[in-house]
Amino acid sequence: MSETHALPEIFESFSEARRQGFIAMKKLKEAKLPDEGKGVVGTFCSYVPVELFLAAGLIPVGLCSTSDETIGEAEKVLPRNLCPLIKASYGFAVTEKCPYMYFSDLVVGETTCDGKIKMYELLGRIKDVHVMELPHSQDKGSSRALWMGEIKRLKDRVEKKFGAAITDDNLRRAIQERNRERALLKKVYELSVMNPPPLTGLQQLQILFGAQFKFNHEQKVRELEETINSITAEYQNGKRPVSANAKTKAAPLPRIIVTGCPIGGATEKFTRVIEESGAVVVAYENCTGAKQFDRQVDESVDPYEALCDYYLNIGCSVMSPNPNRLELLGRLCDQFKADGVLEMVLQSCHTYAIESHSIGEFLKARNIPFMSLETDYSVGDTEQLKTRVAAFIEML
Ligand code: BJ8
Repeated sequence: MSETHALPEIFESFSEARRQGFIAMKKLKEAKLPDEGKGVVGTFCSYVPVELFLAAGLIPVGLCSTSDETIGEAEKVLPRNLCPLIKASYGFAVTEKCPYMYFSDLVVGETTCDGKIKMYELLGRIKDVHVMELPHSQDKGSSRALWMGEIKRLKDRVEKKFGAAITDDNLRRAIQERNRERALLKKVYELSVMNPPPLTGLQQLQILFGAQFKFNHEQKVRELEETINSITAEYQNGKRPVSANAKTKAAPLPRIIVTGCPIGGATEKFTRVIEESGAVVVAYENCTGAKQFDRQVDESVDPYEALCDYYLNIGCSVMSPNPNRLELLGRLCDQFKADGVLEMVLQSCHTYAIESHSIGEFLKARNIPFMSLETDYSVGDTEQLKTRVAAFIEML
């Protein structure tokens, strides 16, 4: 993209990024230039310190686990009442329908939840899998020591597998690179602090989700900067793309924060339902949003210490207790002046489902309406979601 691109084209570029990325990755893998990264490492979770892969000259990629396309195939092996994210991850591997999985020389998993742990066992029959032992609490010295050991074990595995040395200097550079991307993605979602917001929640999600499939760092940075500048310029010129409900013409729209399991791909339906029901999603606390981009890895200390602290402190429901999720959610509610919070829990995700209760209590104490909804990757429950979300928004 150059300076002259219009907003629809920019949004399109991000929503197409996943598909376009297949071709880009194939080219990178086949590149003969000595400084091109050729090894690919596939990941599933925000806890995996991707800076290690970047420092080794490898390409990290989030694996396809956001569509129901291969769930039928996965259910030949896995139980039906399992989280769709886990079934889809496995399904794409066995069917070889995800080019990113296909191109991955190494898949790095983590012991976040029981379903994933057991699925990785089966995945190990098809792919080279390395599983990181994730502690489930953040406040104990033993947890930190375990996680530090796991980061070092991953470094050793990567160096051995790819014959690449991960130097401290390269690691520091990778941390800076990733921090720059995080800061820009945070700037993107913070645009919606403006009231009314300058982009819909769906457009925001498409940028946040799509950016991970752009593999050239400098180009990605340029495109994100251009995106932020273009959105800001249009707003300053008086454009208000989400100033009123398209159907009822009612304004201003209730401002919703989405929390819960990772969102994107098939679960874009959650955002669509909210926005078609007369509200606007201003922020995502989920892994596709603030959970990943809110904080920075400390560049002033030893890189391994910095990575250990940054990743261990991600506020996911697999941690017990999980104060960091509450802290972030509370801060987002204040910053974005949220009228309500909607949680998306994937079918059979016990940790998020159980934590809903504490999230509800936390928001009730702040007088912020909250509702949690369970869904999967099918479209079968869309009408039911619409009914419940419409009733919630009506009451705001
Ligand atoms: S850091 S949110 S990406 S674990 S697979 S726990 S939905 S039952 S994905 Fe996640 Fe990492 Fe946390 Fe983010 Fe539940 Fe499904 Fe398990 Fe899941």
